Amino acid sequence: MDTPLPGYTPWPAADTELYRSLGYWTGETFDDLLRARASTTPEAIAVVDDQHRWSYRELDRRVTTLASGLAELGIVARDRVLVQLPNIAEFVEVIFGLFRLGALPVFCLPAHRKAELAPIAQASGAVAIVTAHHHQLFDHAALARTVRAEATALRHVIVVGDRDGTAVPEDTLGLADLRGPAREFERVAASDVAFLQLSGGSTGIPKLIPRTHDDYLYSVRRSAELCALDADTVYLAALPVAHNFPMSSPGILGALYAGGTVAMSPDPAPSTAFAAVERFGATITGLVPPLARLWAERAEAGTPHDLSSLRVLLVGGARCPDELAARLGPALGVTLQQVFGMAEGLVCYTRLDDPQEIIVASQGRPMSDHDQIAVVDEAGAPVPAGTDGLLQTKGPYTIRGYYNNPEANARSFTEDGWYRTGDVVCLRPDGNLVVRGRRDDRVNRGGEKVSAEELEEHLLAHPSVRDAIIVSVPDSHLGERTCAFVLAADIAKPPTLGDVRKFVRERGVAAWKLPDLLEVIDTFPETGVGKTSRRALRSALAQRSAGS
Ligand code: OOB
Repeated sequence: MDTPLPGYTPWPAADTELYRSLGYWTGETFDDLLRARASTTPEAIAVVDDQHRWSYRELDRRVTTLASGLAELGIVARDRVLVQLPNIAEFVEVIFGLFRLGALPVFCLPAHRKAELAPIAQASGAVAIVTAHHHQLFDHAALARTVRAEATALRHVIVVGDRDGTAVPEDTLGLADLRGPAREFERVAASDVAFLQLSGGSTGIPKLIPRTHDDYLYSVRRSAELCALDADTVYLAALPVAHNFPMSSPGILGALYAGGTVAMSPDPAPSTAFAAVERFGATITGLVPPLARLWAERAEAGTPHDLSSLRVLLVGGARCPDELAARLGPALGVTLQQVFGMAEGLVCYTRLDDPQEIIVASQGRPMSDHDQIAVVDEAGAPVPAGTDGLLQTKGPYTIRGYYNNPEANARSFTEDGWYRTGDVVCLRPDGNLVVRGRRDDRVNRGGEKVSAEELEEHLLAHPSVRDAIIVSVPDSHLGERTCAFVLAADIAKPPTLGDVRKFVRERGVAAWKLPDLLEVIDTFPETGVGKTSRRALRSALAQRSAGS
């Protein structure tokens, strides 16, 4: 199709020209990629998990069958489809099935519940949802049916059946049953949006991130190069695979790009993932810092599992303390690569051959020569070299706008197209960045982001809560945790942490967003500058909790 997807902000024509002429945007689509691998190395193993071991030929065959089945349901190019799947081989089958059809996966996390999925379904206009039947004792098929009842356009609930063969619920469709007459699919343009990713922490209308084949494949290709992937790579997906980090930094897509293998670990805890490393011969994986610490502790204590296949460990999603970074290589017998990235685009890596000091004490540098970064003050003016400031960026794989969300775009992008990351960083003279924290009210709970505003809205609905402010408090395990400062509606009957957690959970909110701590106080502190903005209150409370 020649016209861009409505609601998508393309790069300006001059940039498009530049990125094409540089060979960054190649015109290849994700479907082209799979077809190419299936034709050049059909026997190589593309995906493995506890139950499946699919060659590129087998994956390609399944993708055609699935795409035909989806087409049979009336799903067409550019339709949006929510994908909420755990780390199983079918994840790869489903997203490439959608790519073949030209339909857009919308990447949801298994931890999402109704409070997240219903607004995502509505904002994306999704026509279908693909989900697991049960996962970790939770009935995802039931959740998907509740979401369908609320989302105007959502017609189909497609369920990956349980591994014990239990029948899928009546008014849903089993993934394995989807097939249709073989057909030719019209090739989509590489400049088209390939999928929608989610931004961490949003209120109201979710911030959906449109990524094109051209821009995302460039980031995958460059990541694969910088992480030295090749056909012998076995990438272990330990973090939830729908997240941008295990998806593309270099992630499962990097492994497929390199003609290697994607190995799925059902969860990232050492007890499960070490067995998966051994069984699949994983060579590389990615972890958030708290998990990396658990892996190091377990390995140092001695593990019966053979981890010797593992050569590279990427750590990112939240700040990796220098002390931990120094420990990971020796503990796990790997080269550490720090990665500082965001679903909106920019990804920075330390390089495999960097001196140890850079690997340990920085979050790396942008992966593209054409990533532009600026470190600015509140007014947008550059800060003096070597001082902390706010990071802004633009470049060949950083979006120019969220999907269909002018209000968020006005806040998050400058008029000339720079993305305001919200991260406070220091740019070192050697070009590497050190991440100091964030300016806004997002708590980074070991890589899982919590919007203070979003959680406050849930707390305010509690009958015993008159007002609530969420701040982050330092935590030795997660980096940060959420603390709710609350004014009680009736001081004689203050709410407890248990009450509010239960209340928020019952509103259908993902478990990682429940407050970790609760402090009932009489009044919010004076901010001293005559300002009563929530931001000022948050920083006053954060200072208070840091001092206590
Ligand atoms: C990754 O993506 P998102 O979209 O979930 O979160 C992005 C935010 C960044 O703006 C920053 O605040 C934080 O997560 N972050 C880090 C970090 N990596 C991400 N903060 C400190 N140090 C790091 N190394 O989290 C993501 C996407 C692609 C690759 C890696 C992470």
